[in-house]
Amino acid sequence: MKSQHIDLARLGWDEWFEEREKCGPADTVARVAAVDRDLLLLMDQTGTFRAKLAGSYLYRHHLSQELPCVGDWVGVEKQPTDDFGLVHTLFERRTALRRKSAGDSVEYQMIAANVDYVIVVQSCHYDFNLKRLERYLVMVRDGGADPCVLLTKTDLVEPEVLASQLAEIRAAGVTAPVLTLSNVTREGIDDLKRTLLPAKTFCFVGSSGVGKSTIINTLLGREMLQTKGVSATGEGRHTTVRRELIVLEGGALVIDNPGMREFGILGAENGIGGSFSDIIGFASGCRYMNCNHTGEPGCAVLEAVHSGTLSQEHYDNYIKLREESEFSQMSHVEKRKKDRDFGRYLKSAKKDLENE
Ligand SMILES: Nc1nc2c(ncn2[C@@H]2O[C@H](COP(=O)(O)OP(=O)(O)OP(=O)(O)O)[C@@H](O)[C@H]2O)c(=O)[nH]1
Ligand SMILES: [Mg+2]
Ligand SMILES: [Zn+2]
Repeated sequence: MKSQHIDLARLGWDEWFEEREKCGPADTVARVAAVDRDLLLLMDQTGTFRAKLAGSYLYRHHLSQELPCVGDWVGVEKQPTDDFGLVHTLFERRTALRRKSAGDSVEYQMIAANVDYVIVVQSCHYDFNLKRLERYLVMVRDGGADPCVLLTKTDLVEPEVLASQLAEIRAAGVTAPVLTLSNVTREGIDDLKRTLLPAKTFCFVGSSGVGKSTIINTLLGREMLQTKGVSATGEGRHTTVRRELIVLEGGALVIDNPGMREFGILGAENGIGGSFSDIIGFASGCRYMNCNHTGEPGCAVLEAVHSGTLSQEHYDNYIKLREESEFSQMSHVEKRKKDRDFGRYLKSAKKDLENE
């Protein structure tokens, strides 16, 4: 490893990336900590700084998966006097957590890159769902990362309920490690801490309200991330709206995520599913930042529908897509896996015939 890269190791840089690194002469290596449209927050051995994508890069790359996402390694040009670094290159990804964009396009929605472990979080209170868990696990393996299952809010269920959920997971043949914890009693927090190895990247995914941000705050020992109460039904409301790479005191790198359903909306916001940009425009006028546009007071989107500025049909499509988006992309991954399995079956069946 080049001497100037040794300090990057604590951010996850290693020989694998070193061998594939392709920086220009004026560039240095940095990791993407957050993305906000065309603005990037980068991390390197000197700390965090802001950067923009070079125009030449944008000119040559159009698919959303070709743009840097949280966890990516990039080559960036930064003079000490510059306010912004300029990103010229995106390095090859070792793993990718991604979803197929709606329709038959070749585009992917990137969730995170170069993640070592994806922690699939479900609450054992109302949220537990084995089929959904399996869909997450397929998505994780498809992107090359290792999965880990985490059941939260164990303080809210009887021990028998938790035991039967664990048995259900095992009976389904899930081989990934399974952890349980309560952010209230703190039971299980130490087990999770032991899992979070330094210089490895962990991405938390799962429905809204299961406690992802609360866990990371607990690990940080302070309220860095915004969290929110859930309704009496246990149904989540989306609180986290952006993905962010955070370095824990113990040296592990963690990425918080918005609840899965939010991805469809984020996609639209980023111009990936750009056909709803008008709705996103109205949404900025809603009273509540986390407005779902389904009946909240002061909702500017519904107001636009009622006044006729926004067509009811277009609004209905938006709501429908948003509801579907949670798992439609994952089921696409499952379908591909099924196709692969079927291909293998055909091959072996053919061999059997030849041998007869
Ligand atoms: N009883 C109980 N409540 C919890 C636990 N963990 C989190 N909560 C509560 O659940 C609510 C939602 O937690 P968040 O951390 O915001 O959930 P999230 O997964 O980050 O949600 P999004 O950001 O919307 O995806 C908050 O009110 C938390 O205080 C737990 O172990 N037990
Ligand atoms: Mg959150
Ligand atoms: Zn609204």
